[in-house]
Amino acid sequence: MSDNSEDQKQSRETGGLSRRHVLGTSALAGVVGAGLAGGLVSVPSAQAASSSGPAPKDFVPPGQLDEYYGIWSGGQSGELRILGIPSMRELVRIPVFNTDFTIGWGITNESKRVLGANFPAGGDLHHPHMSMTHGRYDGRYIFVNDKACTRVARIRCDIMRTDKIINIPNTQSIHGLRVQREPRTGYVFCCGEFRVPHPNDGRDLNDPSKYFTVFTAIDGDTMKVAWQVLVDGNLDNTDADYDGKYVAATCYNSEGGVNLAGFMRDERDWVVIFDIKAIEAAVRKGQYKKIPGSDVPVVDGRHGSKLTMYVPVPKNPHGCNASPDGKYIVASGKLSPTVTVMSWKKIGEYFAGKLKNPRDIVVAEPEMGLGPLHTAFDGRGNAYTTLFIDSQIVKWNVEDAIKAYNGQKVNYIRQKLDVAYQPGHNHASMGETRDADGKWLISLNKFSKDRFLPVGPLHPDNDQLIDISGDQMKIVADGPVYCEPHDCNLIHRRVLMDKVKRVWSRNDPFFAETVALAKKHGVKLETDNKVIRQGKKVFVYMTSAAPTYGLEQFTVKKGDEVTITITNVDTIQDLTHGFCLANYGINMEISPQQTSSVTFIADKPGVHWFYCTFFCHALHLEMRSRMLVEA
Ligand code: CUK
Ligand code: CUA
Ligand code: CA
Repeated sequence: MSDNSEDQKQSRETGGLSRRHVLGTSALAGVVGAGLAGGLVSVPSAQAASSSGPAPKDFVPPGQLDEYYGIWSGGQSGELRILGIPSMRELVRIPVFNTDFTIGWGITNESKRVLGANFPAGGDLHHPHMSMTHGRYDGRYIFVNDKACTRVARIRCDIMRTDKIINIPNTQSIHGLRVQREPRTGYVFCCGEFRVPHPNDGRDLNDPSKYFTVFTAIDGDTMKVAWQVLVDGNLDNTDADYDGKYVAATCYNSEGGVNLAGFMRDERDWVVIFDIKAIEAAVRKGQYKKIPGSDVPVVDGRHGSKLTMYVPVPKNPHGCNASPDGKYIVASGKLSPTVTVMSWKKIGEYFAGKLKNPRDIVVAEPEMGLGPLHTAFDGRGNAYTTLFIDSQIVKWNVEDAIKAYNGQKVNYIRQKLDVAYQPGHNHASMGETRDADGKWLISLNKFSKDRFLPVGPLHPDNDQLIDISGDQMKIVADGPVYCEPHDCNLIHRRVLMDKVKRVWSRNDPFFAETVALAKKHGVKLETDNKVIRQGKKVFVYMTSAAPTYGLEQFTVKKGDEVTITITNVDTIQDLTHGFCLANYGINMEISPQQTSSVTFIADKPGVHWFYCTFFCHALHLEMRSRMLVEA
């Protein structure tokens, strides 16, 4: 499809718009301006930038806030990250499936209650998606998948902390994850990618005919599995409609293969579509099974079932994206140069028996280029598809692609833009909601090659910020990130800013169990500093207020099980204290009005200083006390 001269024109245009270039010229102009004024040359200020020509579009002056929250997958780190967009500045990291010494995730009792007692060492987080109400972000939760350990987690947006993690039964490896848009989330849909036997206890090891996987709907409010659907093939990515009726998923292993040749054998795989109401009715009527070892209803959605439809599409499709006008679901071809556009309305007609051939729901299958992976939307009728192999983003018009599919002579391609390099996901601002605003597009590029200072054989990813507000896409900035963010959401700050707490509230459920235990011990956390011994169990309660802990010392015996509970009684926002116990591998954060606790065995006798790890006061270094462990 690509017109050579058009491509060259594009790369000419984008070649002049790298961030280095833009920053370079404005900085230079700042120097010249300051020189003329006879002033000292320093960091170009907001004024300098604006008085010396237009500031770059991603420039957020000092003290100003970004317009969007960027909710970033942390990939193999197992964490979630939050960036400000358009500045691409990282604001915070939220540990989810990983341990984290800064806040003590995996160390504190509060985090262990979320992680479970024997949590695995890490996770592989791909897909973060915020809960919605009527197709709009509602700022309640962010849901994320763990491909590594078959888990799904929920992050509370008001405190930006993970509050639930669950294991998904009857599958291995949760990959695609999306939320129900209508009427609300509601369900969190997730794809089991790897087929294995169930129960997977060693009885059927090398008999792939016994392998299977399931599609899972989790109740986002209770974080319990609501139901599962047994499918043919495997499941990759997913997305739901805007009416609360259907949800689709791509499948690249319709072959049921167990190696690369097997996954690639057939020319076609499929998109499987689930009829939510029909599945709910089947569950209500008891038309399900339970698979030994789990307690969730599993309905049979394999070929021939009335609960699902299997739409043949070209070989090994990947991304699955619903258009924000609520009309279409787009599957990106990966090994085929096409994307398949399907109509939710026609899907309804198929389930109602009005269409006979599953392919009748396909309304377009435009050619894009090599390696289409994911598609984003601007709310103005245009779609943006990443081409992994071509290292490009294709802007195309959905209605024009439909016209071309119907035989009209229309060019649906609007532009091809070179990105650096090998993009996977892309994401448009508010683009997966009814509020798609078509301002920014992020291209999450897997390779950065030569774009940054070399830092060893492991290169950062390169997330590029693209201005899509005009007719032509324009690259505005490169953003190096520790690999490997697969996906992100760009969420306008109006959704979140007023919902995010600056200080903990004393009755937050996150540490309610700890508060309840203190109450049982007759302790008033905000004022009491005391040690309670119950046999070999010792409970140490203290406050923290800059620059002191409520106890200057406490004494335990070697072998005691010690629980230290600290309440930060400071009320000023940003005044976080830490608790690090020397040579015990323990650190935890205690932010204003928070209670944090940790339990450990005092197995090392002697003097152990504990000290504050967040620079809270001029006398922060002096904020330390002693644990005395008797031999
Ligand atoms: S997947 Cu990584 S580029 Cu896990 Cu969403 Cu497509
Ligand atoms: Cu408290 Cu530093
Ligand atoms: Ca295949």
